[in-house]
Amino acid sequence: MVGLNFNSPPPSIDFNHDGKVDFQDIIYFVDAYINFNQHSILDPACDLNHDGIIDFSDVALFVDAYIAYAQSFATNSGKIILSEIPAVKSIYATK
Ligand SMILES: [Ca+2]
Ligand SMILES: [Ca+2]
Repeated sequence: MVGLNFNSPPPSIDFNHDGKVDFQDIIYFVDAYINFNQHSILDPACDLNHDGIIDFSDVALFVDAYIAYAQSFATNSGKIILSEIPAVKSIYATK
């Protein structure tokens, strides 16, 4: 299992460097995961624990980082307003 270290910031998952984490970054990560597991092509940006492979440990880190990012949109009461999270906003926008 992946150990959570709350003292270190979550790994950067803004893979396309546009200043936000949204559906584009999720697609980027999934592409990298598939490329590695089917074609052995390693995208170091997506090897979040720097062990030379992209596997479920990196998926877990990605999800952790995404949740940490989502929580940065939480209100003062700790509630997360889903529609304010960019990834969710972009899904609404395509409808
Ligand atoms: Ca991004
Ligand atoms: Ca890895």
